Amino acid sequence: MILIALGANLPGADGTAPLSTCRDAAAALGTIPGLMVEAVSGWWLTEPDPPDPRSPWYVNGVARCRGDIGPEALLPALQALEAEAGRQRPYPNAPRTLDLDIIAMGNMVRDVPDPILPHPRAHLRRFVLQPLAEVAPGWVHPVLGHGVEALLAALPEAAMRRL
Ligand code: PH2
Ligand code: MG
Ligand code: MG
Repeated sequence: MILIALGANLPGADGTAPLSTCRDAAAALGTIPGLMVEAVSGWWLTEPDPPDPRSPWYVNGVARCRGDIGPEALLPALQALEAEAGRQRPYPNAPRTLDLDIIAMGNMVRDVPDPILPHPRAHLRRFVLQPLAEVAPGWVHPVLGHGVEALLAALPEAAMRRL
């Protein structure tokens, strides 16, 4: 199972709304050679975490995929989709037109960047785990050994609503 988190909180250059960008990106994942999209979560409107008054709220979701592709090939394919969506990187965690993060690839543990697997902050982020639980209920974090539901229960509340 390959889990990919999607996020956007800026309109595209042509004015495309973040929700449309995320929907398009979820569909475009299926065009990556060796990757098949099995399920896409609902879309959530989420407060920036950590809170950042400069940053609009995000649209977030998670895609559950499978396939025969390694992390060294998947990461650049995702970065190409981000670039197509007009992604710029003026400073860390800057608002973005599209963010595609590999959360996990099966039970693979990879300490060297990039990508580090599982995603080093996924278990701390409600905006990742909430949609992840929709498409992969019972998913167990490969390093922590806790299920997604237990990880969610351990997190503080966060402002978010399903669109
Ligand atoms: N992404 C970040 C930092 N903070 N907050 C929310 N709500 N959603 C995100 O996708 C997000 C974030 C860095 O990638
Ligand atoms: Mg991210
Ligand atoms: Mg990213």
